[in-house]
Amino acid sequence: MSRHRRREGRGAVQRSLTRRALLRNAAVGTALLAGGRVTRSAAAITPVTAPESAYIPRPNPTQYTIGIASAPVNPDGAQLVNGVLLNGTLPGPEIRVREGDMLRVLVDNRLADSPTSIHWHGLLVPAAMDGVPDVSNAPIAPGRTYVYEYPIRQSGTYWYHSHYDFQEQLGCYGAFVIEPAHEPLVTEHDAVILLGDWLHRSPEEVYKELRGGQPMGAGMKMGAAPGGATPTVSGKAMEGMPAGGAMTMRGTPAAAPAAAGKGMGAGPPAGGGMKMGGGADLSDVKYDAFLLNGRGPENPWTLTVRPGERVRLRVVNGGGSTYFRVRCDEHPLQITHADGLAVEPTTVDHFLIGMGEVYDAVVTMKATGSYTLHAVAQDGSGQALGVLHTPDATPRPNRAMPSFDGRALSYADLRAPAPTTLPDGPVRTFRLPLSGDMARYIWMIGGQVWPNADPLLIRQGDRVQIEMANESGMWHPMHLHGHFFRVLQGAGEFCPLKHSVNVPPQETVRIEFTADNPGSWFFHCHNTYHLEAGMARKFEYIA
Ligand SMILES: [Cu+2]
Repeated sequence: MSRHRRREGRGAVQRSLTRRALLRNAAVGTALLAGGRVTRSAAAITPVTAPESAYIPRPNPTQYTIGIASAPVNPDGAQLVNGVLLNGTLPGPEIRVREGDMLRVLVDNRLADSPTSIHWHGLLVPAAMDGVPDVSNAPIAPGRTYVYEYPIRQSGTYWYHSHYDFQEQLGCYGAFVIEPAHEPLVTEHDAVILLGDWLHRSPEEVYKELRGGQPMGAGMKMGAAPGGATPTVSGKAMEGMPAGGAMTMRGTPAAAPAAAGKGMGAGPPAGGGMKMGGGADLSDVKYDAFLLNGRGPENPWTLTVRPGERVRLRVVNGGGSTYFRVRCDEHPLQITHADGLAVEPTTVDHFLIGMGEVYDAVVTMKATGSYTLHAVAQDGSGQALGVLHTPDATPRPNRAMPSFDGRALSYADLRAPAPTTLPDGPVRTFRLPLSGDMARYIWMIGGQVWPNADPLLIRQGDRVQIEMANESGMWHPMHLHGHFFRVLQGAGEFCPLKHSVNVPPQETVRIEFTADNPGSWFFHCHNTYHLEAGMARKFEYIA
């Protein structure tokens, strides 16, 4: 794959986004939180957590108040569906702040009968602000407000979403943009492109079908299930052992394409040896619509742009379980940022984006006319659309499926603008195969099923290396909370920093990060259904 790199716009981006800067800022963040107490015990596996978030009012923070409530919504114009919305909109309000701000968000749970919790995806927040129930925070009970407050010590495109049950799939997500102290990338237009997938039926129902009519067993949810519910042999599948007392061995026709019937440690699922389109299983879920900024393709989002003007598209995949291929008719895409952080600009014709991933892509309007931005579901089952058009042209969405010839973005094209090599530290290596048991619809990391999984223990200052061998037939967008990691894909000291990385079927991906943000941090597949079916682990800092 050829690489088109340009040298423009490096200075300030490079300066503000180096690993060193992140680390320096991390120290500031930690200092700001030092009001609480960290208790420490001699026991080797005592978790070190960030102090509890004692609420201390501070003057003039940037403040948002966000109410979460159930409401009927009809984004694709086909059917009213009950969503879980932020301030009544789909997507939720865009949070836009400046690097260096102190941000305060009051999240008000107005759901009648469900807790909630908000996660700030890609943000280097203190652990007590990370919003993962039972990992970093207690969930917010109905009728209660939680005050998230933290310093903004990075810049770029991010997003936020509920981390509770299937609320994200029901529309509980929004964009989060951080303007840097000094912006080297000046464009005439700046637009968030938030992608999503949409169901007319409840995701709980979909999940139940995936499990073959077997709802999430109480034994799995409650932890400490009887009868060998916790597989402890890392890297081994469970050899057909039921995962919990409540679970039974049942064939699952709904999951047929990759059905292996047995634990998958012994080999790939049927067809899993092939990549991309061969036998790979690109989707578990049949969606009713794909959304771009909360709109279906019948009534697409539009933007007016003059010829010659540049548009910075901040593309976020907020889908529950859809990979998208993104391209713009007749316009190349100049990728400037990956997961919020600057990369050496590289120009492609299209790119694949996994759930939780983010790319900033600059489009230069070439001439008068109407040009369609396509986000096509990887399995080809549909697309979300946006339209860029000049003032004299009527926006005319092109609903034909685009071809994906030309140059695709590859991780090998991503190069950080400055070295990202980690400081020296004790190396701690985790080999975590990604596997699934399609017959029972259970997904595993390192052979273990969340929440019946051992914490991955690390110490502050460790160089944590993770090798993920995907033994399954599906793609897994793996997301780490609270840290950026280097994706080790051949760029040497310029390996890019990301917070979410795709692991294609039957491939192995290696990442590494410095343990510099104490607490408990979720590490999981960002496919909502895989996560619900156990595909998560927790990194825990120990003394
Ligand atoms: Cu997955």
